[in-house]
Amino acid sequence: MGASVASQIRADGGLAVAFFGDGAIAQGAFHEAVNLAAVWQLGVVFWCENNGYAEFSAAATQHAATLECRAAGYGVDYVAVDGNDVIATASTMQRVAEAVRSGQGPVIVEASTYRWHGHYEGDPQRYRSQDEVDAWKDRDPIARHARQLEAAGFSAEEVASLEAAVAQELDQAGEAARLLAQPDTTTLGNFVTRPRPLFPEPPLPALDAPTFRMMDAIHSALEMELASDNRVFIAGIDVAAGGNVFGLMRGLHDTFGDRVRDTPISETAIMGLGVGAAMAGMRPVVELMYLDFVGVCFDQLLNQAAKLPFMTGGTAQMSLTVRTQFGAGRSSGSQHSQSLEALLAHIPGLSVVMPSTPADTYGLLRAAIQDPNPVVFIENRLLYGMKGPPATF
Ligand SMILES: Cc1ncc(C[n+]2csc(CCOP(=O)(O)OP(=O)(O)O)c2C)c(N)n1
Ligand SMILES: [Mg+2]
Repeated sequence: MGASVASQIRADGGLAVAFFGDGAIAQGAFHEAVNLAAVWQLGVVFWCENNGYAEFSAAATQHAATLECRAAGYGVDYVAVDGNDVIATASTMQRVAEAVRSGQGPVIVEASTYRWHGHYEGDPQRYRSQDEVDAWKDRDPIARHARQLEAAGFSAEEVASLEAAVAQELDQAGEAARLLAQPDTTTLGNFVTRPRPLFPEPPLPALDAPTFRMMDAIHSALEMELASDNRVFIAGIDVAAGGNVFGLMRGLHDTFGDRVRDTPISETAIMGLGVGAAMAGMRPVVELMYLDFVGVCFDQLLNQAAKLPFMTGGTAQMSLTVRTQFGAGRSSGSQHSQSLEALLAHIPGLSVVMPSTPADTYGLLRAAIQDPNPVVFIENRLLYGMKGPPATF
């Protein structure tokens, strides 16, 4: 979904496709992503491979409403296809991709299929009968496609030699993988963090330099990065028209338009769009209104932003900045006053920054946005009015 945000901002006509199983439909992240895609009319296809089971549980026991009903609930178009029919599946994707590319907004596709194997190697599969598995084997998409090819005029020999060539390619790839040495333990830290650009320490400002407030430092740093790099954009709750709940971003939406965007109250989608857009090469600056709300989107930080560069062997870009604030007092309750930075600082792959002066805030926020790593930038709201000399960075 985040990749389609990147495409929408770049206006490059790109299409994003999210593949997921029937089990994922019960996840909050699915609902937040579909809702945001509908609100922003993103160019994304949500492609559900419904194979009837989520691990051991039959789909029929997991969902009170069909995916079609759920799509209607979000105002999103829904298309069903026989996922065991190769030609129907390909032509559905072609048709849907054209429609989405033409700007009609997101579509949910449900491809019905089956998995013959268990959920994992050695799964005893007590949750279904052999008769059921055998019945589905008659609908094997490869055998069906072979019949379709023969009906279209290909000879049985041509189809058999195609199947043999594919089988050989797969066997060779499997064998090549088996022959590879175990990874060296010294590579364990590779791609956990990327080298970051070094900025020379700026000279100390003159004693009589004019002072500015911490909140002005944040505004100026965001403004400078938005102006100097069109990969930078801002998303969060009430950051655009409202200019952020503390007024830190007033005027940025007027200057930068769609690159400063209001989201629904949907922190998993906010972090998720940041992760996806960063993977697509953007430099998102997403706002978590209060650090306390990290609980509702922790997976996106812990398992996605922090892990994907490592998990993809350095392929996934992750120049993501998460801005948030903390502090106690001023009538804030205990769900709006916590210092949770230590939780985040224990996660390999995340960088956590807490500036304490206006000059540090300006320099570190600009450096965070330019950093190729995911950075959580935590401001102390009790210091927003603090005055100090400017930085020269
Ligand atoms: C957040 C989370 N909860 C639970 C699991 C364990 N788990 C892995 S796959 C899976 C089933 C997912 O269902 P589906 O997407 O339909 O995949 P299928 O079983 O068909 O392969 C579960 C429960 C997980 N990986 N992540
Ligand atoms: Mg499934």
